[in-house]
Amino acid sequence: MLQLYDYPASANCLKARVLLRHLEVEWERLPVDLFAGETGTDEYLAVNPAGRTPVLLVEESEPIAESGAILLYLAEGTPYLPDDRLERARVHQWLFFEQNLLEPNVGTARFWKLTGRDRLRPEVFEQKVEAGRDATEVLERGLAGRQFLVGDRYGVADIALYAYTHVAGDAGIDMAPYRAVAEWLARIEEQPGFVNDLQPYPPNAQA
Ligand SMILES: N[C@@H](CCC(=O)N[C@@H](CS)C(=O)NCC(=O)O)C(=O)O
Repeated sequence: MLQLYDYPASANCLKARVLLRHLEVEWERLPVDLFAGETGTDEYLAVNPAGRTPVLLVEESEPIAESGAILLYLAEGTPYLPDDRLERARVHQWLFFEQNLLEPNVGTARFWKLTGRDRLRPEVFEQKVEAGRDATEVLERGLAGRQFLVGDRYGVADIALYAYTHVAGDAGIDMAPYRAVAEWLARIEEQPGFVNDLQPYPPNAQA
């Protein structure tokens, strides 16, 4: 059975949970407390040398780390990943963009803001909010005239970009100007079987 090392407040983990539920496969949740040192043990670092969640265990406990890699593995041969080479390249384009520009800025700014870390490095925090706003604008432009990010069909690119975009307001980004983004987020939430179970950060995550 598939197993997922999972932190409930992680939107990176949410991506994997969303797709696992769409696929209606059996999977087991292996909870990890990021703030109790559980990702720094020798045992966990053997599973993911980067010491992060999510990690999916497949085929007799082979680990796959990185949310984008997990989505691509799970979606292979399903309607959530196109076969066409060009469309697949566009899926990769959005997954790389998410990891390069959106998650490190929106995700980190939100985490800092919700856990009091914004006060520790206010200038860096503001830079991340600004860069997060820029990334959201890219997404708004990318969605112009489109229902979904690739091929006008819901898939892993949408799941990956949904994760931190739908909570970008928590970081202090005003989402009101981004109408295409708002409509796209609503469209994703209407997909059959879509479940958003992102949890708040627990008290031990506070700075
Ligand atoms: N690029 C990775 C990022 C994973 C990541 O940063 N996970 C966070 C939770 S959202 C984590 O495990 N943080 C623990 C740490 O940095 O020590 C992915 O997309 O899976």
